[in-house]
Amino acid sequence: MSKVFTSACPLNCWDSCGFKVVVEDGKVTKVDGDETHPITKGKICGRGRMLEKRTNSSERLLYPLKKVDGEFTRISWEQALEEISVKMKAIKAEHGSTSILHSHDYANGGLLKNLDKRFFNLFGGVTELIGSICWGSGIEGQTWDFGDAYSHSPEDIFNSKNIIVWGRNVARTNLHLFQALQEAKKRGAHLIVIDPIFNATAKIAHEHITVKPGMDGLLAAGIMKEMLRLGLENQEFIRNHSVGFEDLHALLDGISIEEITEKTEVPVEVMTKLAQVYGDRPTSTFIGLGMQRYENGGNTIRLIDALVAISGNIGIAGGGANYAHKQVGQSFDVTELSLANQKQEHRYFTMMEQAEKILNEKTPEVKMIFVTCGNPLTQVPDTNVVKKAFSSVETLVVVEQFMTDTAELADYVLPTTTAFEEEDVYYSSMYHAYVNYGPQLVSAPGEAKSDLWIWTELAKRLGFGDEFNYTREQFLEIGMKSLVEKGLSLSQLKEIGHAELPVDEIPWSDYQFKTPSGKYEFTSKSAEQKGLLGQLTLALPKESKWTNAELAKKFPYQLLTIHPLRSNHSQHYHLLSPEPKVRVEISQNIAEQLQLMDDAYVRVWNERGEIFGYVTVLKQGVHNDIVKIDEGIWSRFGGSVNQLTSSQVSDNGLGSILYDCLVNIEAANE
Ligand SMILES: Nc1nc2c(c(=O)[nH]1)N[C@H]1C(S)=C(S)[C@@H](COP(=O)(O)OP(=O)(O)OC[C@H]3O[C@@H](n4cnc5c(=O)[nH]c(N)nc54)[C@H](O)[C@@H]3O)O[C@H]1N2
Ligand SMILES: Nc1nc2c(c(=O)[nH]1)N[C@H]1C(S)=C(S)[C@@H](COP(=O)(O)OP(=O)(O)OC[C@H]3O[C@@H](n4cnc5c(=O)[nH]c(N)nc54)[C@H](O)[C@@H]3O)O[C@H]1N2
Ligand code: SF4
Ligand SMILES: [Mo]
Repeated sequence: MSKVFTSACPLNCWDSCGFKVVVEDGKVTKVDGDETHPITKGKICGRGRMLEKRTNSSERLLYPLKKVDGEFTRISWEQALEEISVKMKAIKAEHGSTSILHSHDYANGGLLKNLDKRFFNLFGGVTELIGSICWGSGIEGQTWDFGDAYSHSPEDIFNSKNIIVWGRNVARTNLHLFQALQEAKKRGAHLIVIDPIFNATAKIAHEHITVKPGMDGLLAAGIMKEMLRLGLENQEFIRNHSVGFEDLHALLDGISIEEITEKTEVPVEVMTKLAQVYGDRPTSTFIGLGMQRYENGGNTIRLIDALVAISGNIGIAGGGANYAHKQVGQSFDVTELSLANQKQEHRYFTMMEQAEKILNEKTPEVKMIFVTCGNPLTQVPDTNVVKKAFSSVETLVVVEQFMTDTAELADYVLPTTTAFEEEDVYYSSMYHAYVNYGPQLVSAPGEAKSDLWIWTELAKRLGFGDEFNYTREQFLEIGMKSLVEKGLSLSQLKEIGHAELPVDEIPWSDYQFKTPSGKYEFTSKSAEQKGLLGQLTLALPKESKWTNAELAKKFPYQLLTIHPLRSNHSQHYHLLSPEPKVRVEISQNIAEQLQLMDDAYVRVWNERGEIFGYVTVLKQGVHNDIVKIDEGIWSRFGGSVNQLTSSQVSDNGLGSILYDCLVNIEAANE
């Protein structure tokens, strides 16, 4: 007997789709879109569909494993939980609780995934990760400018006369924005894509503008110069709703448009045209995560914000500097779930620098690492150091669904459930404001258990008492408490499957910004309060011919390790057939210089590492000197690309500089 259930995509993605899941004889047999979902409207991507294969895969981890003499052996849950909790107690007594590190990312968008924090806070406080490999510098940049990072509701795009997609690979990463772009075009909007790569979004745009990677801040500065020259700026916004415009003006006066053209490799006429487009309101900007993954990334986003601001596109229908939708996450009571006030000790490592810190911090030394919802061996930069660090500690515990590169290194691997095997509510602070309900639909295979079950069992052994003694339902209610006051209860959500959260459709329309001055801040007081420079600058990326000529001579090409089409980070590669290979996509000028043709086997390297793969020559419209390799690929298929990337943090927000990466290429023998 088959039955169809309403459910939700758990993957870390812009779209947070509603699902219809078919269950037959206790097994998920199909994952499809929920047509009744107001934003995602029945359309889902291959990664969502493939969750059926992920759930039923014969490679699922089924039993707790312990490494003995270099080999994994099956152990009971009782033994695993007992040994791990005894170790935790002993480590805490001898070295303090912060000698345990919790390493994670955000592989699952479930509300209850926040309970990991509660567990470690009740334990006494461990070493936690701060910052974000993903979008840290952009979030901080927008927080300095606006006071927070908010987006317009997805439907508002239909009020835009012009739409600029800036460094977001929409067709690949944000399916429903892609559909909205197509619809907006039909309704007459003008679409411009600014991206060094001629991606599938650029293909549907009226104009594609390529830019030298990492130089978008300068490009925004050039557009603002042209805007001021032509008198297209919005004086009213600048005068009444902003502070620090004089600093911005002085900055723009300090650089010539010719110098901007030279560095951005964008002609002056294009900047003039863009100034006119921004002046022809309303113009919406959809900022991606691409150009903030550079040393100058936070400043880049701030210069783009400044352009949106001076052109008067803030707080109006059809405008906006749409980057993140933090109001979504802020609708939940994550602090109530995580009990941060319960920790007695604390220590922080940045997500980026976790590996160096594991190797070098001595007070106290890291004795034990817990990995949940993350695969640092493929996803954290500078893989060679990450591998050394995660291999160096006494005890590595990895809670996983599959034997990933990280799990391979573990002393204990604890098998966990996939989304359809546990109940949760799902949301994403990236694009739209709907929360989706995901019921438990099937039972977990073998002895796989949910993260929550694992925390609860460890909490019992560690004596956390009542603070961790809640049912799943009760925890969900704690996390949704303030929503009940706003008229949305868990039982209502269960009934309808999805619900819109109470957020502003057009943020900042009252021009009350959450900055210290209450105005839009071209010069940031929050930055100054942190002892940082509040003024905008014309900072350049770290690895470029302008900033490190010697390095650029040795490594003349720019490596972009962007998000893969068919996998969510590392989560789908092992399910693909034929088996994936490392694809090294190169600009035409590189192919000509090095005489490389499609499918040539090459080595790509820099001072941090090397990777081997097969060439695809990018045909059209791609900026010169670009090498593109999708992120996420496992070592068994030739990865990880992060062998090449740097673990340095960006200029603000403890973000990453993943794409600020020069490499060289040569033909290799297979
Ligand atoms: N298929 C798929 N979709 C995903 C994910 C996935 O793994 N796979 N992951 C999800 C997650 S967690 C995230 S964070 C989002 C990320 O979504 P996106 O913001 O789309 O992320 P990126 O893959 O980094 O691609 C960004 C774009 O930036 C461009 N870019 C790189 N450097 C520069 C630059 O200097 N200037 C400009 N203008 N453009 C630049 C790249 O060419 C690329 O087209 O995607 C989500 N969606
Ligand atoms: N070079 C390069 N590196 C990147 C990026 C890039 O663009 N280029 N993108 C960065 C970005 S934007 C992000 S968001 C990160 C993503 O980094 P990660 O979140 O680490 O990557 P994923 O592959 O999505 O997931 C990691 C693991 O979590 C496991 N998992 C899934 N659900 C659960 C669960 O419910 N419980 C537990 N315990 N485990 C679960 C999966 O099996 C998977 O192995 O990668 C970053 N790394
Ligand atoms: S991965 Fe993103 S686009 Fe694909 S089904 Fe999930 S939420 Fe939707
Ligand atoms: Mo991300």
